[in-house]
Amino acid sequence: MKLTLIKPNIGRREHSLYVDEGRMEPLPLGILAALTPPDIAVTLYDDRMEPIPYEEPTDIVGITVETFTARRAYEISAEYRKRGVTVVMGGMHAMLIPDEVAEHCDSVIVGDAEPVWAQMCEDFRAGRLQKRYNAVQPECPQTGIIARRDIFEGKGYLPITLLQFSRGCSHRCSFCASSVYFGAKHFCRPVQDVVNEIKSQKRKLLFFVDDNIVCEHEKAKELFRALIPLKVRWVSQGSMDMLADEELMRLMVKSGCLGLVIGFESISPQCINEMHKYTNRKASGDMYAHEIAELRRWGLQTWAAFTVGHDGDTIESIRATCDFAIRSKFTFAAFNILMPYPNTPLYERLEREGRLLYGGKWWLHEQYRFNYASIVPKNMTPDELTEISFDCRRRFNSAGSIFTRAFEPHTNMRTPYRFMTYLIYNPLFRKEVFKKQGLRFGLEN
Ligand code: B12
Ligand code: SF4
Repeated sequence: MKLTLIKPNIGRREHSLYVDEGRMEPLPLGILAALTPPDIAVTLYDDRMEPIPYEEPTDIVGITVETFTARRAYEISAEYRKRGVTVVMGGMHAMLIPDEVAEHCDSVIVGDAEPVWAQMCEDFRAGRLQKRYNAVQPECPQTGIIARRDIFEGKGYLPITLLQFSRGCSHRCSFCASSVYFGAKHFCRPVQDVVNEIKSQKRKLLFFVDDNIVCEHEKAKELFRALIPLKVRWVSQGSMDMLADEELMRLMVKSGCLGLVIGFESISPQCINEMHKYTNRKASGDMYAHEIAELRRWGLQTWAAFTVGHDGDTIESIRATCDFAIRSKFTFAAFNILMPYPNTPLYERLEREGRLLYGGKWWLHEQYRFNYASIVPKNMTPDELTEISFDCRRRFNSAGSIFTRAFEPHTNMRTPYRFMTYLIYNPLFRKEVFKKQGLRFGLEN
C-alpha cells in the first residue's frame, strides 16, 4: 500500500508558477509519515517547488491544509479524486472549518493526527474509512514520536531542522487561529522526547515551531537546561513577557537561542487593547524601549511581527510602525495585514459589523490575492491598507534599510555567525516579499 503526502503551495504568480526559495521542511507531514504503519510506503510531494505527479500510482493521499493554501489543496484533491484516489485532509484550516474541508475530500481529521491517524489507516485498509475523525487533543503531544525526516531529503529545504517542544498558547489574541485550534491552552512534549529527536538527526541549527515556546516559564526552563549540553543553535517564537524572567532569559541564551519571532503587533496601546494582546499592554505605551534594550542585552536577533489594519490604525500610524522597526534595527520584521481567519474572534466581530470582503471567504475567492486586505478597515480604504502594508515591507527590506540595520553591535554584529545569518537571510526574505505579493490562490480560475 502506498500513501502520498502533499504540501500545497499558496498559488501562482500572474504568468508563471511560484517557487518558494525560502521553503522549510513541512513538519506535519514528517509526523504523519512517522505515525504511518511501517508496511505502508510513504512519498512526499511539495507543491511549492515540484510538480504533483497525479498519474503516479498511489492508494491514498494526505494533504495538509492551512487557510491560505485551502484553494490550492482543493484543486489538488479534485485531481486525485477524478482519478479515483482517496484523499484525506487535516491541518489548521480543517480544524477551523471542517465542514468546508469535508466537501473537498473523502475524510477529514479535525485536530492533531497523533490520536487517530493509525486508526484511519486501518479503516481505509478495511474499506470502512469514516468521513470525519475528531481527535481529542493529547495532553502531551507527539509522545514517543520522532518526525520522519528521510522524506524531506533532496527537496532543497533550508538547512534548518523544524521541530516542536509545545503546541498552543494560553493567550487569546483576537486574530490568532492557533488560539482557537488549541482552545487557548498550552501543551508540552516530554523534554526527553525533544532531546531524543534532536539527537536523531545531524543538524545543530533548529527551529522550534512552537506558537509560544515561553508560554509556561518553568517548563521552558526545563527544556533550556536540557538543551545546554547538546550545543545547538535555535530560533523560535515567544511572547515578550518572557523578558521579565531573568533566569528564563539566562537559560534561553545559554541553551543556544539566536533569536525569536516576537509579536510586537503594534506601537499603539489602543490597537494592543483592541486585539487583546495583554502581553504587550504596558510595553507598547513606552514604545517597547525597555524590551528592545533587554533584547539587546541578551543579544537576541529579533524577528518583529506586526499586524496592520486595526481600528486604531491610520496610514500615518502604520508608516510610523515601519519607521520604528527600522530605527530599532530589528533583524527581520513582518508587516502582516490583519487577516480574518475563519472562526477567530476577529472574524466573528468583523462579520457582525459587515466588514468582511470577498463574501467573507477570501481564501476561496478567485479575485483575492496574497497579502491583500480582505476587510474594510476603519480609517482607510482596503486598497490603501494593501498599499501601505506593502510599502512597509518594501521599505523595511530595501537595500538602504538592510545596510542600516546591519550595524547593531549587540545583535546583528554580535559574532561573525550572527552577521552572516543577517546577510544571508535579509536578501532572501526581500526577494520573497516581492515574489509573494499579489499571488493568486490556487492555479485554476
Ligand atoms: C512554522 C510556521 C510557519 C513557517 C513555515 C514552515 C514551513 N514548513 O513551511 C513560516 C515562518 C515560513 C510561516 C509562514 C506563514 N505562516 Co505560519 N506558522 C507556522 C507555525 C508556527 C507552525 C506550523 C507547524 O509546523 N506546526 C507543527 C505541526 C506538527 O503542527 P500542525 O501543522 O498543526 O499539524 C498537526 C495537525 O494540524 C494535523 N495535521 C496537519 N496536517 C495534516 C494533514 C493530514 C492529512 C492530517 C490527517 C492531519 C494533519 O496533524 C499534525 C500533527 O499533529 C504555525 C502555528 C501552528 N500552531 O501551526 C503558523 C501558522 C500555520 N502560520 C500562519 C500564517 C498566517 C502564516 C503566513 C501566511 C504569515 C504571513 N502573513 O506571511 C505565512 C505563509 C506561509 C507560506 N506558505 O508562504 C497561521 C495560519 C492560520 C490559518 N488559519 O491557516 C498559523 C496557524 C499561525 C497562527 N498563529 O495563526 N509559518
Ligand atoms: S501570544 Fe501569539 S500564539 Fe499566543 S494567542 Fe497571541 S498571537 Fe497567538
